[in-house]
Amino acid sequence: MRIVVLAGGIGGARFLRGLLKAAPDAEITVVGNTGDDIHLFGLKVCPDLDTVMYTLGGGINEEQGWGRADETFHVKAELAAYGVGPGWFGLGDRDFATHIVRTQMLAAGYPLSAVTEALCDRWKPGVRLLPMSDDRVETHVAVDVDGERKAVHFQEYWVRLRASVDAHAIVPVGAEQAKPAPGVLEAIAEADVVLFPPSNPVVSIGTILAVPGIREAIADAGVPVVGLSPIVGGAPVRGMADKVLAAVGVEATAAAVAAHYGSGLLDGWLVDTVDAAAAAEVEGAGIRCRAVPLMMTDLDATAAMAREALALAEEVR
Ligand code: GDP
Ligand code: FO1
Ligand code: CA
Repeated sequence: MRIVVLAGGIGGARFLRGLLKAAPDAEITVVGNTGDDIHLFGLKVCPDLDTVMYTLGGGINEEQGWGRADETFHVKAELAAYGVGPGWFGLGDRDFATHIVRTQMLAAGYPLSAVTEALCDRWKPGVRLLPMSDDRVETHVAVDVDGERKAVHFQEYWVRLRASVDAHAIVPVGAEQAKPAPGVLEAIAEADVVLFPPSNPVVSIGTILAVPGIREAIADAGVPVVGLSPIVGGAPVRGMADKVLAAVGVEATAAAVAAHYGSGLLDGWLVDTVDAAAAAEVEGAGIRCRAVPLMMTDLDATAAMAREALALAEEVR
């Protein structure tokens, strides 16, 4: 079976671990969000691609969910000693090596998709990891600072400001001009099922869908598209999905996120058992809905979620 998964960082990566256990023989292509990417110290950092790669490759900091295990921060401290920032973004020494290799290869002319493949040669994530695009896309967030509206990079909004101020708009800068990376449209066209893991619907999956051609390819593939809600009990399990959903005028509920994707895109939607009452509303919107446990507390629970998603896909096929 060929499965395509649109993934952000932690939510996507953890779900993929469960999917690999639930469907060990499947050929899984992951289309990763690159809207979170940021250039720091002359290096290109791709947080969501790296989170997927490290998580599936066994190099992730498990407690944190991002960055490397057994990390040290000597380079960061040395940069700070030179007065070189930003100090608010924690790049570790082991992680730095990834960004150096990536930046060096990009400077030599390799596209991000080829660079990602080369990095995965080391990590062997067990999936084919494709960036959504080889073109630069950067998510910016409109916020008010001292009474003035300005746009900040998504990482500045999330990591420096800790999403403590209201987001007024989310703009995936460059997305309109971006082309899907080589292999993305082909993988979607050849897929047997497309899954939306419990990733952020706005700044992860929403950004991937903003690359012209990807949404259309999914809708045209004629295969089941099934998603899992990242919103449980009216709040994100972690992160700032409630803030960025508010910015696009969507309520932070499992049903509202399903409606936001829409029945034109989504065939099936899993909500957590605490949101069982929302199932009728989702079904009323023309999307098949089941309430099952959706907390990725361990690998078995996550694999069970993946099995439920694949079962729902068969039901709507
Ligand atoms: P990010 O790029 O690191 O923010 O990760 P993603 O975009 O892939 O996923 C973030 C989303 O995952 C957040 O909105 C969380 O609510 C959701 N999430 C994290 N852990 C869980 C979980 O155990 N269950 C569910 N249903 N959602 C989760
Ligand atoms: N998240 C933080 O909250 N603080 C950090 O200092 C930080 C550094 C960082 C470095 C590399 C990387 O791949 C991810 C990092 N993240 C950090 C996580 C990152 O902001 C998130 O994964 C997202 O992009 C949120 O969706
Ligand atoms: Ca992310």
